Amino acid sequence: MGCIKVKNKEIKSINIKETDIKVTNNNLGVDQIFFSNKNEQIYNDFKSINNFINGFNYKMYEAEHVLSGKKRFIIAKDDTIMTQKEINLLKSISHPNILKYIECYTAQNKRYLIFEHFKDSITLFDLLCIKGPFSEEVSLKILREILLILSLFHSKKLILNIFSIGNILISRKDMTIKFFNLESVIYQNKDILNDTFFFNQIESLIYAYTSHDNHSLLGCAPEMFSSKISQKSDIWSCGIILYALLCKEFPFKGVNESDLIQNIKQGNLKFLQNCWKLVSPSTINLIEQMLSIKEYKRISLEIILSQQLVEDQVSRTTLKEAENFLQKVSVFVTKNKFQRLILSYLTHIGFATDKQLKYNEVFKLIDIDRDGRISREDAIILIKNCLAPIEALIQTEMFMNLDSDNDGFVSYTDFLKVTIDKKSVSEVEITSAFEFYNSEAFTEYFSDYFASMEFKSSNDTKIYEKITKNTKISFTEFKSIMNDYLLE
Ligand SMILES: [Ca+2]
Ligand SMILES: [Ca+2]
Repeated sequence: MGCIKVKNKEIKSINIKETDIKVTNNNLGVDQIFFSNKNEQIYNDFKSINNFINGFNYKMYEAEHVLSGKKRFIIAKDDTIMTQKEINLLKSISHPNILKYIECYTAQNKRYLIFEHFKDSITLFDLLCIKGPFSEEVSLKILREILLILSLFHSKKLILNIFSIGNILISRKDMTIKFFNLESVIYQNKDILNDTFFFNQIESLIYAYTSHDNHSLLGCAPEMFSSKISQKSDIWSCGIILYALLCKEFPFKGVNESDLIQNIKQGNLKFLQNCWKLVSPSTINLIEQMLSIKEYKRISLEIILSQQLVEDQVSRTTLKEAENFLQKVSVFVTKNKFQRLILSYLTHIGFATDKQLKYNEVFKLIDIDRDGRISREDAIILIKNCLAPIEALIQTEMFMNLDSDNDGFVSYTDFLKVTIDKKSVSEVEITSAFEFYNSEAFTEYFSDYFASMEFKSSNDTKIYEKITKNTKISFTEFKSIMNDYLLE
């Protein structure tokens, strides 16, 4: 019994079904073009490359992007179907709490995934080792952010599957978090139970636990060792994380991997350490409900989120910012497709300036059902509070115009485009956008796109004619078109 089932299985080759790869809907928005894949040496485009994290199946570096002067994270992985699957997922998902994916380089059987940089961050595991255990307030705050990510994934019928505090970055400044390394995310479908891919993951985790001192196995739910997995398995992992944050120890341990798996399956939960004396009974009760061995008894995500673990801090400033934001929306939607496209590009490469980040709270405020994307229903609740009924209706329609891939939701990326203003864009970024405008990808992809453009002013008509006739506009013209928008 000590030895788990998967150990006896003959797993020789990875056999991934089409469904694993197509984790997203096919209705790709215009933004997809930005996620380029380059076949060049990464050293040409990046400098000061420093090792940041040595993961079990990846290496993470900190580097400077030569062209834009921006810092980036680079994650190097083997060029496998799993890595391709992760890239597809990253392209389709955007959230304030997920490290933003930018582009990819392929060289010598390796993939180098380029991400936004996350200032002053460290893995949650490392921070726990240095500063843990955390107070109840801080732990619940971190848990809440993790649950918001779960909510986004679960609403897309995805299971985070294997995740640990080693795959979460946390800011030392304000304790916000960002997930990375989403290789193990799987699509919840009927076939999941017989998925070789899933068994392979567990198998490699067991290997990693003993040979690489990797902690991911500690977060696996008991049913995962009996060939089962569901969204409730993610709740278990969250329970393990909450326990660890509060007491700097994992609830289930073992002298070796089979002992550990046995202990997880028995689920004998204890709160003996002194630190638990400082934790409220309701939080201990929550951990017990999250770490219930039987899946059907385990508390659901909806119930945890409805319990208001941490008071929703809707400050006056946030409301004021929300009103500000709605004004920006009405300006944004009157701009022509060309300007909007360039703004989308700028969002893509210059993600997360401090000025933009203050709007993260506004995003969370509008996303009432907390699934990480804004639906018409979400938007209308906030807008109704800010405006008179008829105006609110118009403004809601305007707001939904931000949905670039027409899937009925305004994503975090769509949201951020609106927040760019002149002060957050540098000369270097405008230059880099101009280079993008002059690239082959732009010409190839956007000629049809611009054919459907409607122009209002005579200035716009001139650009339209130039672009559709493939006559390039000059940098000065380009700059004046963008300045025109950015001034407002
Ligand atoms: Ca929502
Ligand atoms: Ca959308």
